[in-house]
Amino acid sequence: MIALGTTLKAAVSAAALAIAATTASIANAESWDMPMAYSASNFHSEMGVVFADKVREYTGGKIDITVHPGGSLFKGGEIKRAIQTGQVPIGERFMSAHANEAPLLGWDNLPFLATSYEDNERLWQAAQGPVSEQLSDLNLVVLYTCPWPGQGFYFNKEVNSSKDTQGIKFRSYNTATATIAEALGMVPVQIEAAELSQALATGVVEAFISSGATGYDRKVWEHLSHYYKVNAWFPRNYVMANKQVWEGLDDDTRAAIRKAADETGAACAARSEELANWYFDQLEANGMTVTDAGPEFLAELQAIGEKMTADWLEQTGEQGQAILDAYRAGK
Ligand code: PCA
Repeated sequence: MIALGTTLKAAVSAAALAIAATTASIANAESWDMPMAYSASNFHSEMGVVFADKVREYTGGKIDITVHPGGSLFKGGEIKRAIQTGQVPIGERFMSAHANEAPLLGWDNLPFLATSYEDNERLWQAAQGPVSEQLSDLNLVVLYTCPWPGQGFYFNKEVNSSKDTQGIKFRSYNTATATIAEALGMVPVQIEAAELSQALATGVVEAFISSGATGYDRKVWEHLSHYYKVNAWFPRNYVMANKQVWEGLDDDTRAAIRKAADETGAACAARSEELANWYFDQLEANGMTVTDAGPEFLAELQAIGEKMTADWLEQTGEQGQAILDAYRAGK
């Protein structure tokens, strides 16, 4: 009886200690605000919440991330700077939007280089090292990246070639899409996805390139009638941390966040692929015509793409070439 009593006592005090430890670690929990640019119901944002839950779990409650989707905390165009300058410790950004500042970041919008999820993943494996170094120079640490579905064109009429695109006001989301617009005789206007519905409603733009996801999220069937599938590229969003914040964490916490990031990145890519055709079905169900781009239009896009790839290699030199070589060697 006495032995049992002692054991029981020990067990009770061990439990009490464990509770005290948990309470202490929760009291010391760091709260991180995580701005994201796309709507709350978009899969990237949903995966941001999954990531936050995993981080909370794997760090034993030490890091408590609150996701702010839809550009509600910082607009898309402001998120990278907010993380770089430490206004927030973590956030998500559509990285090729910054290829004007660092051309290497445009690795994922080279037309027709990687036109499937599988190839896009292999291209990321080839690009990851140099791109992470580039971001480190910008005071950023990449945690995970996640591809959008393939990119195609939205118009308010049938389009078979550049004869049909002259003078169209075209929403671009980075330098590459502005270049394509100009090559097709259109007038690019850079607009974040969060402002796209309004820009279409007010006639600021009347066409754009994107995935089925953004057309669905922004209900663009209210303004546009045609979607042309091209799968020209699969651009990625990145979840990143401020470098000083990251380096200030202890090893266990960093490993726990890395585990959460690796799992979430893989789950997010799988979700993107799973949803790609579903988005097209939704566009069709809402009255849009969804078809493959016609041969003449496609041939023009391919010629534009070749020139863009050559220009990118000129801008990025050996680093860009090394990414393409590594990618092609693995093919
Ligand atoms: N949607 C985002 C980026 C790529 C995509 O499919 C957008 O249009 O802003």
